[in-house]
Amino acid sequence: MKSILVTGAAGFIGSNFVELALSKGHKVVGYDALTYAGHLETLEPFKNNPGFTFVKGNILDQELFLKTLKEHQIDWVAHFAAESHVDKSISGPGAFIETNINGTFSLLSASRAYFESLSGSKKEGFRFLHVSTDEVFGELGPTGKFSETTPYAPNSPYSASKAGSDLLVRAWHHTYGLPTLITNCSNNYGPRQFPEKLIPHMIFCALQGKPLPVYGKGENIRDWIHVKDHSRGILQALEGGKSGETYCFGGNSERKNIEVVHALCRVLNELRPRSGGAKYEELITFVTDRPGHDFRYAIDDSKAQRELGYVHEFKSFEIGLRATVEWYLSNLDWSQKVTSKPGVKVSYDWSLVAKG
Ligand code: NAD
Ligand code: TDX
Repeated sequence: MKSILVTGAAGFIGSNFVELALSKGHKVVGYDALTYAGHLETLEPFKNNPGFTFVKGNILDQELFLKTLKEHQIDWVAHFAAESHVDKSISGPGAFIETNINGTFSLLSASRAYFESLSGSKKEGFRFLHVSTDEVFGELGPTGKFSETTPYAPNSPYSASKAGSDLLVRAWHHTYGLPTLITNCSNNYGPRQFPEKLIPHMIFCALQGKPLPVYGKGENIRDWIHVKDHSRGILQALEGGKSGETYCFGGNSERKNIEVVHALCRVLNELRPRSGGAKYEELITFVTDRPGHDFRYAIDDSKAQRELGYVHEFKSFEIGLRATVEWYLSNLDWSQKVTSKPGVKVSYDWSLVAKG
């Protein structure tokens, strides 16, 4: 049993990782500033779990972070907190530089001070795991895959800020000997994803009977991984990963965006048929493309399979997608609560969603 400090615990992947870590008997301290993307409602399932503690804090607050490390005698830091939405980084890059780069610098500084205060097996076992993305590698053409040895070539303000934070983590290992791990993962989907991202956004546009906005021609390709598979990979990296190493995780499920939207429509036609026999596909609308839109991402995660024993438990994207749609349909109140707060850009008409 370890004491794990999870930054960004009230967000999508962080909360799914918290769920997994608690289920394995670890103690978890969730640390989150509760920005527009982080919500206490997301932590509701764990709030009465004796192994879980929540600290409301900003990753830029080095003092509070160091105090939290000491108070809870932390063994492992799993760093998820970030500004994570590419479209938002295009319209307002400043917050991405501040949180993703300066915030990670602040955590590294506090973690180094804490690490240096430790001794013996506690010091040997300490790990700082930084959760990153495949977007740091840039974009692929029609063939090939990213791996741990692919050179960095980030294209968006988001991916550049993530690349900057990855490089800081690398330097803190090389220069100060901080025992770090970096994981680069492809597009996640699953329960509790904030409805600004493609899959939940399309679900709520569809349920309102509004256009499904596909950027460009919908030809861009993403490699989709279920968030529970990603969470398992992160835990395996903490348990068995080698200090200073990077591990890539992918879903082995490349799909064009238009294919994802069609798959969603098929599930919704079955689970929540529209009135009068209309089909959700009729709502698909091609809109102006995202500036600098990366064409294709795909991950070769054979290193994680070989060195960590990583396996995908979701055998197909379609199985995971159906389970995800079912989760959103059964948890409409969660989506309503998290999108109804000040500062949230996406807005849905919940009376239309409820009517279906
Ligand atoms: P998210 O936007 O759902 O959650 C981010 C969380 O971080 C929120 O709870 C937010 O409140 C918190 N946060 C933001 N700024 C903070 C700050 N300054 N201090 C403390 N907390 C702060 O993001 P997500 O999709 O769960 O992504 C988590 C991590 O995984 C990110 O680092 C992201 O870059 C990475 N990642 C995401 C994906 C994906 O497909 N979503 C894929 C690969 C990697
Ligand atoms: O309304 C939309 N229409 C559309 O066509 C939205 C929101 C997205 N898209 C397209 C853009 C992308 O090609 O769908 C694809 C997926 O978009 P997002 O869900 O915004 O994800 P992406 O930009 O690929 O980035 C995600 O994966 C990598 C996460 O948000 C990042 O945090 C992660 O690092």
